[in-house]
Amino acid sequence: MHRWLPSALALATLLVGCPGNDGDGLDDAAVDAAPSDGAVPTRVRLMTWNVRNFFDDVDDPDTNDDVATPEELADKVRDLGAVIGRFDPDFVALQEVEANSRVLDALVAGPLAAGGYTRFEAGRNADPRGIDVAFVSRVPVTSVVTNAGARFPNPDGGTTSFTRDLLQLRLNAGGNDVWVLIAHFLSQRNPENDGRRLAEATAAGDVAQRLVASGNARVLLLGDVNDVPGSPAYGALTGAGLEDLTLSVPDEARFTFVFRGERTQLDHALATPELARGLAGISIVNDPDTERASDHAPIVLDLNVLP
Ligand SMILES: [Ca+2]
Ligand SMILES: [Ca+2]
Repeated sequence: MHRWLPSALALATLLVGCPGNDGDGLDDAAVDAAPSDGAVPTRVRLMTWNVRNFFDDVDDPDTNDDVATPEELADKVRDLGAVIGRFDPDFVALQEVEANSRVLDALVAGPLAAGGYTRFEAGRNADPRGIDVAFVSRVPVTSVVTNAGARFPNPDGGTTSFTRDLLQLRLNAGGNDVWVLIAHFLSQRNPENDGRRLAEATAAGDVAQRLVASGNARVLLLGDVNDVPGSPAYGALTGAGLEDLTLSVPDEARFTFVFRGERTQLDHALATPELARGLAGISIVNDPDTERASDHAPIVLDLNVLP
C-alpha cells in the first residue's frame, strides 16, 4: 500500500516560518520557548483549505467534472495563489482539487513559483466529479500512503469507503517524522450521509491510533470533516486521541463556512498531544481574499515540532 514518491519530492531544505509578529494575523506569542532539555524544535507552518471546485479547463470524459474556461481557471489560480502566498506556509493540505488535472501545476508554477513547492494529488477515486485531496509542500515528504481502497463498517449496515482518499503522508520536519492525514469526508447535503461520514471519521481515527501504536507519536489530521465540533464525526476523531488545535482561536473567529447565514466550522486541525504541545499559533482566515477564492476559510497553524 505504500507508495513512495519520486526523489524529486525529497527536497533537501526545510524552510521554517519566521518567529515574531510578522503581520499575518497569527498569534506568534510564546513561540520561542525551547524544550527544557535544550533540543531545538523545528518550526513548520501548515495550512489546510477546501478550495472549492478547483477544476481545470479540460472536460475529463471519465468524470462529471466542472469545466472552467481558461479565464476562470486563471482567476482561480491567481486568487488561491494570492492567499497561500500571503501566509507562505511550508505545507498546504488541499481539498476539492480535480484529480489527474493540471490545476496544481498551474498553482505551483504560477503564483507560488517562488515558494519552492512540489505538489501531489491523490489518484482517481469514487467521487463522481473527480475531486480529491491534494497537497503542496516544501517540507521533505518521505512517504505517501493511500487509503482509497480501505473498507470499513458503515453504521447504517454493510461496509463503506472514504468518499475522497484519506491521504496519509510522512513529513521530515528537521529530522522528526510527522504523519499528516488529509481528510474530506462526505457532506451533510443529504441526511442519509451522516452514517457514512461517521464511518469515515471513525476509520480516520483508527488510522491515527494505529500510527501512534506503531511508535509514531506525531500525527496531525487536516481537512474538511464536513461536520461541526460536538458532532458524532468530530467525536470519533477526538475520541481517537486527537486534540482540536482550533480551540485557541477566539470564538467569534472560529468558523470556516457560512451556511444560510450561519457561521459554522466544518474544517479542522487535530493533533496528537505530542504535536499539540508545540502549537505556536493558529488562525482561521475569513477575509475578502479568502472569500473570493473559496467558500471555505483556510486554517493556518505554526507548529514547533519537538525532537
Ligand atoms: Ca477537468
Ligand atoms: Ca467530464
